[in-house]
Amino acid sequence: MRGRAALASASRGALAGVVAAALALGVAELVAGALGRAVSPALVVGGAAVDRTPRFLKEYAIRTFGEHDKQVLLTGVFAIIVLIAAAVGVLAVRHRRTGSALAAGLGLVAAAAALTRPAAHPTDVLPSLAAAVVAGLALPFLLDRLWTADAPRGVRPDGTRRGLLITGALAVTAGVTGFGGRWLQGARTNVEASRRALRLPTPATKAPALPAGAQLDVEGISRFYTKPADFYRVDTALSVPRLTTDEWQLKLHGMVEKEVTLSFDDLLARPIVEHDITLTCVSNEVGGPLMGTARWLGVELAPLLREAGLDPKADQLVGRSVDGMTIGTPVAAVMDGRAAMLAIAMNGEPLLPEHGFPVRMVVPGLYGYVSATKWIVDLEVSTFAAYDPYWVKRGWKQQAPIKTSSRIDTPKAFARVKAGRVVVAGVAWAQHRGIKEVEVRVDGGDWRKAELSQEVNTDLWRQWKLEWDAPAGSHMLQVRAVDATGAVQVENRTPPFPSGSTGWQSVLITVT
Ligand SMILES: Nc1nc2c(c(=O)[nH]1)N[C@H]1C(S)=C(S)[C@@H](COP(=O)(O)O)O[C@H]1N2
Ligand SMILES: [Mo]
Repeated sequence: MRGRAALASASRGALAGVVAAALALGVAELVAGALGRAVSPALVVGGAAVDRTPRFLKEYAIRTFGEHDKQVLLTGVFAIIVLIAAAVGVLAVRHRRTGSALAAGLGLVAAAAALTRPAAHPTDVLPSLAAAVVAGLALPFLLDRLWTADAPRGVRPDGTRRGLLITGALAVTAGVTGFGGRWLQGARTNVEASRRALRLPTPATKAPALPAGAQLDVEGISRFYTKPADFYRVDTALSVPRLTTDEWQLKLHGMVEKEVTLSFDDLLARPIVEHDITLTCVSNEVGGPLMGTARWLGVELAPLLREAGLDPKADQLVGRSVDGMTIGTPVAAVMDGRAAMLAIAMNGEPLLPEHGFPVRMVVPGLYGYVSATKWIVDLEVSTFAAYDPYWVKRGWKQQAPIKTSSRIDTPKAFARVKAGRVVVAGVAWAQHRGIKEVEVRVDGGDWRKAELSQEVNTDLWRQWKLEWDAPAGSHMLQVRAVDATGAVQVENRTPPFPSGSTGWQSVLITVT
């Protein structure tokens, strides 16, 4: 009997804890909605966790969950909140005051996390503070109404039913405030409407039409231009930063003669250019998917910097996004004539929110973490000695040109194909140097030259294919590229940290 009573009171405590937490988080979303900022407790705590995640775990997450890494992390944060809330609820059955203080204390921890976010605003603590107050009050309130087992004097025998009704009502309130707050955040900053309203300007300098020979006609090979919706996404933003073209401003400052602030209209008033560029992530493993090609529309960076009057001693350009992410790019690369730009569109449509709407940077030849700042709002001309951006603080190389590499798109690893004519094909890239040759070998035999697609420009990947008369059995295909400087893709396998993976991709297939 005692055991059952204990279990019943524990489960009521857990229920009260979880509902109090849900209500606290719901009210916090509403406050975040009123502020128009994505600073709910789960997001700021999750964001702080991302910044402190050890490298092996972050790499494991990208490898295992890919683009879903953020949902996985947020789900984890919510699962932990539910567990802690239930435990605090159980504790509060016997120790109301302590439970209540703990619940409020968790909200205070979130408020502290909000302040440590790089682009924090003092008011960002408000959602978490509201959560602290609601959790601290709701927990004892609910326990008093759910509590009947050792009913304190004065609680009516029908307390359980009434208590459950009240609990249910608060749970519904939690849902309504939570979703309402989310909706309000979206309505306050209507990125979709801003995107729809954006009429893309006609470029003064158009990119040449893609030559027919740039895209090989092979089933299973990457499309030359990656569809925006298929374009890989890598960033630290747990919720996609929301910024409309009206709100957007870029401040160019630091080691320049005169500071410049650009509105979106100022940006559109500059000569608009179009460039085809292949973007690559430093975290891409050999044979991995973290790269894509687009036709970018925007404004060139070099003239902008020249007009502002670059200090000749400056060697690093630090881009800052609206959520406080920092990315450092060599001034030399931006100024050497390559198509370094502030982009507003990819493949004929305004940037998707997750790819940096309304404005991002793109610099050919450099990995994204040292060049491709999304949601960029600030450009500081600086030096490498003076400032380490986000990833450099975490041990990644300060400067990281893209390594010569190649990938087999078809056949896929462990594919089963019919004996006879098999087309092996894929892509190779060495942005800003160019690809000279791609070679393929089977089962460690002689390297054979693959047929290359027509080169469009050196900032782009190139496709390749090789016809192979496949005999039955198990076979290993390997690929390697040679860049225009004559350097052969490095054979030695190394992981992405600290400046990009190396090694030849091997694909095992079965021919039947
Ligand atoms: N604001 C911001 N910009 C960012 C990042 C980020 O985390 N935050 N990640 C960079 C990295 S590592 C890469 S590879 C590219 C990826 O751009 P994409 O997601 O549009 O493909 O964005 C870069 N720009
Ligand atoms: Mo990246």
